[in-house]
Amino acid sequence: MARGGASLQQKLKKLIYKFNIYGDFVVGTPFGNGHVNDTFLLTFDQGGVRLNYVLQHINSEVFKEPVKVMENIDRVTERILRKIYKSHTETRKRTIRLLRTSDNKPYVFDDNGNCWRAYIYIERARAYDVLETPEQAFGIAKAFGEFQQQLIDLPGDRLNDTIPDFHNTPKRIQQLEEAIAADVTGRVKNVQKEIDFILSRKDDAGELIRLNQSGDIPERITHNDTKCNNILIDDLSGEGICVIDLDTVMPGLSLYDFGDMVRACTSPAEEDETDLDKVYMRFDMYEALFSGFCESAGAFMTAAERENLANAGKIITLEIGTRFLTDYLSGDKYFKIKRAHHNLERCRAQLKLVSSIEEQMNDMMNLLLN
Ligand code: GN1
Ligand code: MG
Repeated sequence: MARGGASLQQKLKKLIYKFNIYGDFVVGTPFGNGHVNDTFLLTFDQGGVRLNYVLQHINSEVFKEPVKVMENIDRVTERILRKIYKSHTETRKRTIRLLRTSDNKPYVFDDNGNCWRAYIYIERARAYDVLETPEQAFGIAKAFGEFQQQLIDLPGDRLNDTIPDFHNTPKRIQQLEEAIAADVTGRVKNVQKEIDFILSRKDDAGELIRLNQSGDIPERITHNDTKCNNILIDDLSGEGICVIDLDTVMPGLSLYDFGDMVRACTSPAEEDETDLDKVYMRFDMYEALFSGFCESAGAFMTAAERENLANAGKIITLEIGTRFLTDYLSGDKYFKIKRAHHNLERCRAQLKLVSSIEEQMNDMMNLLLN
């Protein structure tokens, strides 16, 4: 029996057949490295051919209104699909294709009120947790820039805010301060160094929000979770061919996406590396992200956005470090953990990366002059 046992297999089978799907269910296995949702890869036999689908449970503690999440994803993926079709070129470029139910909904609720969605698995491509080459970084930044470009003229109403204030860094710091004051786990005494590090950068943390409020930086449709493993890289060409994990696609700042790429793509170590000597920003990877993003997003980026590319990396890395620490102090309720101090380890790695970014800020700013 596959991982998870007979009852899990029955549950997955029952759920997936609520979507319009042909063929015989073979097996489902846990899939991917997400910190929030539960993801499964499901194999079907369709006339002797094996086909794979992804089935995902949307975490409703994190996404309080999953139907609104699905409305956004439905609109965004339809739009991207049209743009891919319109380009009239032979391409491996893809978008997530949601499966639909018999009443044409892209999601189902199970007996416990949990929301599930399913989509076609993209073959011959994979997601990387750590990047190896500047070419990969270039491709990822170019693809996330294209994603913003594809959605720049999305018709209709403003997208739903699936998590309000998701990248409001000052609010994230305020939540940390609340967690420190509550100290429900008694852990505050052990993390004073990390707290001081974050609070001493409180003013810098508000820069992107200030630029938006003053009208210098516009709201756009952004992905908001641009980790390198949220892009599928084509096995053959090495090109970024499909942006995935669209739960947080909503109105945001272009720089949130660039900033999170700097956080997730420039270090040679994993997000939770405990040997902090291994965590630092590789400048050649930053340069590649910068060039890749300018290649696509350069078409619409304003001067103020461009000038803040370097700053965004620092702010978003600080923000995610802050969120990991807040969750650690609050009893690890938000991010899935694999060991006792996992969120603290993740926090420390982010803060080390912030220091490394700060040390290289002048070089990053110099790139803007060319
Ligand atoms: C979460 O689910 P996942 O792993 O793609 C989080 C992101 C963080 C990221 C850190 C909805 O993303 O904001 O940057 O972990 N997603 C949500 O790895 O909070
Ligand atoms: Mg995610």
